[in-house]
Amino acid sequence: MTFELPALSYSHSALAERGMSQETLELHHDKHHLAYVTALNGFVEGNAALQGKTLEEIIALSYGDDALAGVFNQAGQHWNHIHFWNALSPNGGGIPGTLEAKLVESFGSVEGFKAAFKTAATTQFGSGWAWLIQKADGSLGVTKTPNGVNPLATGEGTALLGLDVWEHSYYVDFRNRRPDYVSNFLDTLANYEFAEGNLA
Ligand code: MN3
Repeated sequence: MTFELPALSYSHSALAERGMSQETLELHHDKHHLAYVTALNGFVEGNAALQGKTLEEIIALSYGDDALAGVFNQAGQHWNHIHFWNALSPNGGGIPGTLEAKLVESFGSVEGFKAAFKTAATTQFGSGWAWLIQKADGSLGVTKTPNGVNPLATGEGTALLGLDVWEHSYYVDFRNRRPDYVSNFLDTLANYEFAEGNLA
């Protein structure tokens, strides 16, 4: 199986007015994400045990295996970025009713959710991700993961909404101001319909 870079469902300039520039999407999607896909395909080509496996299967079998750490990094980042492009929207920021009720139930309020997510995203030291997840008991939670790790790999829960906090995701538009990038995501870029659609 050869993995491919999925096309964005919006134009590279579609998010510019909402704080994610065409330059960022050209670099982040066309260069960074493509590099993960290319590297992953290289690993698969050189390792018969990975051939014919789905992306999720490769993530599961490589996570926590030191000998497959390179494979995991590329596979995790491919999965994370597929998720991330769907987590952004040119019409983002609005929270549909079913998700809003779940957020209030788990965090006390939408603001409580945003505060928890922002804390996770800004305290992830170095590269990584912040996630809104649904746990096994159905409740929602917020977590953060380093590098290419995700809640699918750790088994913490189902990823509803993930935010890339690697510097390449915000340095063009926000320079070193990660907190502003996170707030902008939560308020104007996040595709909460996608998050709601990921609920069990
Ligand atoms: Mn990235």
